[in-house]
Amino acid sequence: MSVNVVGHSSPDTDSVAGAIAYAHYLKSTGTDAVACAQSATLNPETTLVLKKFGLATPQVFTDAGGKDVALVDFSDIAQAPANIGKANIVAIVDHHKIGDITTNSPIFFYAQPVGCTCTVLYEMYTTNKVALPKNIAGAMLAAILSDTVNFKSPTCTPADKTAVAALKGVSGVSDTDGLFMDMLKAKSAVDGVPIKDLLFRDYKDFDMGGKKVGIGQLELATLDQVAKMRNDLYKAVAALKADGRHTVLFMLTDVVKEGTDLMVASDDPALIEKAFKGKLSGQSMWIDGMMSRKKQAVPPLQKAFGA
Ligand SMILES: [Mn+2]
Repeated sequence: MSVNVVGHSSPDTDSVAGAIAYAHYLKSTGTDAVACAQSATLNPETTLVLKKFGLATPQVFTDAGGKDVALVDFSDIAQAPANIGKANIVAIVDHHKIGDITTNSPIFFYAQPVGCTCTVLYEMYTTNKVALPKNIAGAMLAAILSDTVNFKSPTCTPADKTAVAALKGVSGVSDTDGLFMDMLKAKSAVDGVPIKDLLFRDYKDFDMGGKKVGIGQLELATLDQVAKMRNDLYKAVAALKADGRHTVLFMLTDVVKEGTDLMVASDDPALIEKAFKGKLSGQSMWIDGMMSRKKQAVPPLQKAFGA
């Protein structure tokens, strides 16, 4: 039985490139593996990256029951395929806080506090002298640029920059700024996209002190892109909150201005204001410098929720 290598739900470029890179690594080191994703529909940025580097879309994988599974880019049950509790998890490679997935046997578990899972995988390839194909190197490079917002995110570390410098050579990509702008344009295209797809483009549910909290993020070249659809976006956020959640936050991140307009639907808006030391004006508040859900949205919220 081959190992199904899969990233988190609502897959992003790191989850997909990471699954491809780790599946190839496993195969190269003697373990049969197949790259998977939890959705047949990938976001526009990831679609562009796969096309640019000539990589196949990973196999759709939504039920882990009874399967051999390796996880990349997450270790939270809330972000896993169905029946993860009945799966045989053989490995986890990640760069997030350790989640709530547990195993019955010892496994390969490797996490580093760096900006991207593909940075961790790059280090594994290098340390173990596993040959890295040109096209996979390109996708890993794209994933690091995406997760670190072209090195601007506070999650970015020297290890991410080192990996990009090396992956440029392997992939033959010389203009990483150009690649990042192409990805940003694909990612931030909103015209004609259904509101619900925008909300779920990069969305995760979390358990915070027993409360279900959803956080979506939409990275934009400018907030003007969503000016005309703010009311519809908020309606979708409020409807998602009404569906069994204490809070839903939607981060409208202006990548160029380096800040986030945070849309809030919550049973306790004052708690959210306190968490981010902000003041809601209507349904949202501007938080200067906020670029990262993982590093700048989740930790203050966990603290506020006492999680
Ligand atoms: Mn990641």
